[in-house]
Amino acid sequence: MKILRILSVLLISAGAADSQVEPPRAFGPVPSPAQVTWQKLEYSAFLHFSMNTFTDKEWGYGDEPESLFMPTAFDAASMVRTLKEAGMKSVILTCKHHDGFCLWPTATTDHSVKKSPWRNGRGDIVKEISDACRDLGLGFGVYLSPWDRNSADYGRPEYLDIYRKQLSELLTNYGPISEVWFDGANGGDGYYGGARETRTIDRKTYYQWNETWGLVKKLQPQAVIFSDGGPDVRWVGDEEGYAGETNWSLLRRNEVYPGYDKYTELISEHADGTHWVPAECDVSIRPGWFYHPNQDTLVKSPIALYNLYFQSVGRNASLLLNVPPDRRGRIHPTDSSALMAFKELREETFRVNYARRGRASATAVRGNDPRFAAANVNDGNPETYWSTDGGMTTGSVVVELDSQTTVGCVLLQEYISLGQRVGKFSIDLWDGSAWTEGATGTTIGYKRMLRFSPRPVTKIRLTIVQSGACPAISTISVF
Ligand code: FUL
Repeated sequence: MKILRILSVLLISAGAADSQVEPPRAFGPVPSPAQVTWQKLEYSAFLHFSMNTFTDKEWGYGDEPESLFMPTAFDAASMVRTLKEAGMKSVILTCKHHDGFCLWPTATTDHSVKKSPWRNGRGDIVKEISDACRDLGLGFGVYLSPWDRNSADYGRPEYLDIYRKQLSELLTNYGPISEVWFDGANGGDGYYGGARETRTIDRKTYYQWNETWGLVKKLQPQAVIFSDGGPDVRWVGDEEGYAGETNWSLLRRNEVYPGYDKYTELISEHADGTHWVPAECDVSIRPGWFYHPNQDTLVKSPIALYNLYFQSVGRNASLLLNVPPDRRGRIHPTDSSALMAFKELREETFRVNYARRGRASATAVRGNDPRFAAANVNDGNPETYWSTDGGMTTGSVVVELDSQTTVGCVLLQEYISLGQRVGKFSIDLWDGSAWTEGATGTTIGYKRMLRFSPRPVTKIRLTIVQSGACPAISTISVF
């Protein structure tokens, strides 16, 4: 009895000692729950489909007759099914592009599907796509071009009311919205209700963005807002689909606005950013954003898409791949074949994570507490992480594989709820007798994937060379 009592006192005091080790404190800006949810989507579809699909243009002038909008076999469910099979997690639709044509029967203008012959003017593309997304479990996001080359009021304060009414319709009548996409291409020449002139606006002040973003937060609080400068998700600063090898999810947000002219900064972002604003890489599977028959032979190859995946998702960003529906209102077969072959390449690469069966050890563990042990990096649980004592900003984790295995890719993740911390790291590989360098890098963030020439190894070592605070690494996977 006495021994049992002593044992239980020991156990209780051991527990008390454990609980004295506090988890690391957050470092710098941290993501909101909506941003964490968004980050996990990783790979989504952009659908550029509108008047331009039928006029063979990229930017319509705004004077296109509604009668031209006539998809011959529009099928939202089949398109969304294809995108889901391709592994995409949400869909963003160009509800209105710069030419002002609205894909839903808005009350704000006649320049919409309701004046088109499609479904005798009773159709609603936004409804059909959003319903299909909901039925198939994909997120649905809206693109509403701020620039409107059709509207007579564009450039005047009155247009802001129209724009916000359109946004309200989209955010009220189509169920939950995952993302609202604000384009930075703004102002220039256009039809403008027949004026046919050039209208320039002050990109910084004209739209009064804070008020518009407030409307989004009021009507769809869970939606993330995308623009050149966030506030929730930022443009990556190029339309080729790649993020910088150094990519901070941090932004001096108050300096950046849609149409920001120093946009190349966005590729890597501000290491000293004041807000958490992760990057989204938008890129088209074809040269143009809209469907053009003469680009049927120019669809990106599966291997090109695979490389882009490593340059976007593999560099702490998301991939928003544009797959423009054709004139039928379907995904072109060449595009869907490329999507499926790209998916197979990913599946082949990521089929077996050899680290899962490995044993992890670290140079140091925070408070010697199992809650922060090295074993957290390969337990398959993104909510647990390895960490060190406060102030200890370097250190290594070694994952010993259960047998010698040929590997060529390492995937790393930081526990981003505590902020983005790591600024420099290296990966070394043990070939049985010596360490050789596999890869080196700067930022990790939500996800970092590194490829190197495949070789047989028994151990993989991650060394944190520089970090703003003690590291919090949730994942080391090996493929
Ligand atoms: C740009 C637009 O001008 C293009 O047409 C396209 O929509 C792209 C995603 O954004 O700013």
